[in-house]
Amino acid sequence: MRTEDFIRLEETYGAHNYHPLDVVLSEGKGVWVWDVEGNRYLDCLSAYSALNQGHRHPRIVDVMIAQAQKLTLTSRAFRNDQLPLLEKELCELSGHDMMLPMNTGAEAVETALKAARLWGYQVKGIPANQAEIIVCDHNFHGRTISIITFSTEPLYRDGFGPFTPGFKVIPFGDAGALEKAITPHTAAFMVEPIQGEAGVIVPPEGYLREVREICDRHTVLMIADEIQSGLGRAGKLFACDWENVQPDMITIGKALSGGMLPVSAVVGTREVLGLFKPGSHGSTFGGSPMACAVAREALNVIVDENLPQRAHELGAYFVEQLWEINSPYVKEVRGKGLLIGVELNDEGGDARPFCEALRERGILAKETHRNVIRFAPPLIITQEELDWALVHIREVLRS
Ligand code: IF1
Repeated sequence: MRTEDFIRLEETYGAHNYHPLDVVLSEGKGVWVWDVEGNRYLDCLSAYSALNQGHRHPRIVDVMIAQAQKLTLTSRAFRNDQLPLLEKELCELSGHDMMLPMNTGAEAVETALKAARLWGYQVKGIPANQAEIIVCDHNFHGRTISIITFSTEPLYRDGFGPFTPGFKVIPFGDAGALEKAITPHTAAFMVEPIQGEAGVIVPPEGYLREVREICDRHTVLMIADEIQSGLGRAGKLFACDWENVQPDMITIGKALSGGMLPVSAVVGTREVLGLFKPGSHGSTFGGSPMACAVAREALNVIVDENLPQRAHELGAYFVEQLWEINSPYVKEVRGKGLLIGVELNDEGGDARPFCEALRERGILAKETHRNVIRFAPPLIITQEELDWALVHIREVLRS
């Protein structure tokens, strides 16, 4: 079967909730992927940061195969010998007290929201069913009905109501707006330390620290959604580390499995995560021995290969080189670590044709927010590979 055959099948039998680039991938290794025609591409999306360790990292693959031949699933009705170790290791790594395992990022976010409400009623003393949670405009936290309730992107919301009450939206990057929005019924503020979907938006320096202080002053929980920005992507293990901020809860996903299977988690304080009682929350697959063994090795790889520091150094180099292209179509290059957005100006127009042109030259990147090209290669990328990419990016951004 050829590219067109796969596309025809997908268009016929698959729901059309995506508009992918017309490349059909069948193999991946490290930073490279191959399509069914045998063409090679540099993966500059990394499945939205789920592949920080690269495709099929050999250490993670080995652990996954070994675990698959031993025990894959117990459900949480029984204990397994991997979950406790992941819990301990992730808590030590993140400096938190407790962990709760789920599968997708959206589930981790839902879990954090539920925990925040529990805390609001049981600890803060908010009257029943009155808890408010504050979030930012242009957020992206997932696709469940409660989460899209507070999305400000009509495409993600339209036609899916009725929605979930109890959320308030304020501008991103504006600590004063947070302070104004807080009421005695506010349980939590949830924020992406760097907004991904919004077009790789880095908040003003000091924002996260101010948020932390405001939350403390008003007894409001701070939830950082690090599903995309965490695990090394932004040049630190967590993007909040740039401001030495410890949130009350962090949601983690994507690269927690190195791209092998959906594994997510909430880490947080005992005061909050300690409120769940047996039966009050759960998941069939969350915390499975398979997921936990893979996640443990995925974390080991991030630490052993110094991926946060690599992302920091290579990201700084990449951003500098992108600025130097001096393209007539580029308004701004921004980001942290290897989470980089190139915003086009009016002359540049839509990012999609640039992504198509990059694809022609063997680079897979994805537009976000119409006019931003997102570059987020696996963190194991070498400087030579980046330089190779820059040759092509230079030509595409100048032509
Ligand atoms: C899609 C965007 C990225 C996330 C943050 C939670 C989740 C995500 C900060 C939910 C997921 C995705 C999902 C993917 C596209 C994508 C995305 F452009 F839409 F915003 F990465 F930039 N919090 N991000 O970024 O995690 O439930 O998907 O595991 O098509 O929805 P999930």
